[in-house]
Amino acid sequence: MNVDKIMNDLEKKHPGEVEYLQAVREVLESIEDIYNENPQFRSANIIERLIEPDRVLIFKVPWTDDEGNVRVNLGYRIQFNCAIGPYKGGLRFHQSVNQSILKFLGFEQIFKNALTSLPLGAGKGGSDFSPKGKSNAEVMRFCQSFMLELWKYIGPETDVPAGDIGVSGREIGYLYGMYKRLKGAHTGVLTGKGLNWGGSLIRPEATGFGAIYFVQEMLAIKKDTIKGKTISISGFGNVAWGVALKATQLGAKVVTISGPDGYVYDPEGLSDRKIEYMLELRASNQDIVRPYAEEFAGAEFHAGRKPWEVKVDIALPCATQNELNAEDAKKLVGNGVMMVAEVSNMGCTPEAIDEFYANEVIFAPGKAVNAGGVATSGLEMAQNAMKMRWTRHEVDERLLQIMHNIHEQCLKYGRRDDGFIDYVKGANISGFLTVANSMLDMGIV
Ligand code: 2IT
Repeated sequence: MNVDKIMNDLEKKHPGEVEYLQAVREVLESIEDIYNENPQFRSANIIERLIEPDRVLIFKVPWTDDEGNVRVNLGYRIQFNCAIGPYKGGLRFHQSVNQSILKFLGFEQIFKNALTSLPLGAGKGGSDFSPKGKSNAEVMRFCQSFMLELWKYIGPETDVPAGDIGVSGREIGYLYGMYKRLKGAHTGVLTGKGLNWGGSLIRPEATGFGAIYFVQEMLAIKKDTIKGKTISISGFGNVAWGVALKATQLGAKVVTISGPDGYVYDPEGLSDRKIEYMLELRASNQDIVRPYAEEFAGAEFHAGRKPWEVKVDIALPCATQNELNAEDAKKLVGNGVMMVAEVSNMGCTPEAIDEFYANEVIFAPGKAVNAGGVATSGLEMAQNAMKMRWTRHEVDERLLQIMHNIHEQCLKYGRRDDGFIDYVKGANISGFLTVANSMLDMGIV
C-alpha cells in the first residue's frame, strides 16, 4: 500500500473534505504494515473498498418555524460499511454538519463498531439543523420532516441510527414516533430510546461511563488508579456528563467544563449536586458554563479560552473533532499531563497526537475510548430483539466487559517492543482486521 498515492487519489475525488481525509490517513498509516504483510487484502482491493462509503443519501428537510416561516435544511445518511452487521451510528444535528464531517464520522465508526465485538456495521447521518434555541414544537416538526424521508432507508436489520451531538432522548422520541406511524410497527429501529418504549438502562450515560472504564484500564497498566487524579474535560453534552459522573463517583476530581464561549475552572471539582444542577439547566435548554461559575463559589469563568491550559493529570476532550490542537497539547505537556484520552470523535489534531507521542504521554483515540456508547446501543438492539429488558447492573457489567476487551485488543496490536502502548495503532489494526477479513469471506459485494 502506498498511503500518499491512495490519499492523493481520494483527495482528487473528494476535494476539500478535510475531516474525512484526515480520518482516512490516520487509519491507513496505522495499518500499512499489516496490510502489506497480507497480500490477500491487496488482491481483493480491500482498502479501496473500505475508504468509500457504500452510499451517501442527501435529502431536503422542509419545516415550519413558530413564526410560520418555511425553513429548509439538508439531511444526510451515510451508509458506510455493512460487512459485520447493519449500518449503525448516530445522527448529528448541528449547524456545522456537512458531508466531510459525516464521512469522517462514518469511517471512524467502522473500526469502533468492530472493536465492540458486536455485529454492528457503520453509518452516520444528521443535518445542518441545530436544535439549540428552537422550541420543542420546532424540533418536533423538524424531526418529523427528517424521518419522512429517512424511514425509506433504515430498518432494524439494515440501518439503525442513534444520537450524537444535538440528538438526545427528545429528538430520538420525535424521530421514533414518526417512524412508528409510517411503518405501523414497533421495530426498535433507533437506539437511545426512552425507557418506557424500548430503551436500555445506562444508554444515556454509556459513552461517558465506558470512557472512564477504559481510562481505568489504561491506568491499571501503569499500576495506578483514577482515585485522586485531577481531570479536565471539555463540553457538557451527551458525553461529558457521564464522564463527570463516573469519574467523580470513583474519587477523581473533575476541574473543568466548557462551552463554545469559554471554560470554567472549579478547583474544588465537580460533585453530584453540581452535575445535577447542570443537567437541570440543560434539560431546560439553557446555557450551562457561565451560570455554573456564577452559582458555585470558587469557580472561575475564562471567556474565549479552552480548558487545556489548566494543570491536570488526565485530559479528556469530550466536545467535538479537532478541539485540541498542537498548541493545546504543548500546554498540557508543559504542565506534566500523564494521560489524554479522546472521548469526542477525533478530538485531537494529528499534530497534537504527535506532540503527546513525542513526550511519551499515554494517548488513546476516540474510536476505542468512546465505543461504550455504540456498544450499549448494540445491547439495546439485543434487548429489543429478545423483547426483554436487562437490569442496570446487567447492562453495566456487559459495558465494563466490552471496554476491557477493547483495551485488550489495543494491547494485542499496539504494544511496542519497548513496552509503550500505541493505542491508535492497536485500535485501528484490530478494527481493520475484523472488517477486512469479513469482507474477504463474503467475496466481491
Ligand atoms: O459516535 C458514536 O459512536 C455515537 N454517536 C453513538 C452511535 C450509536 O449508534 O449509538
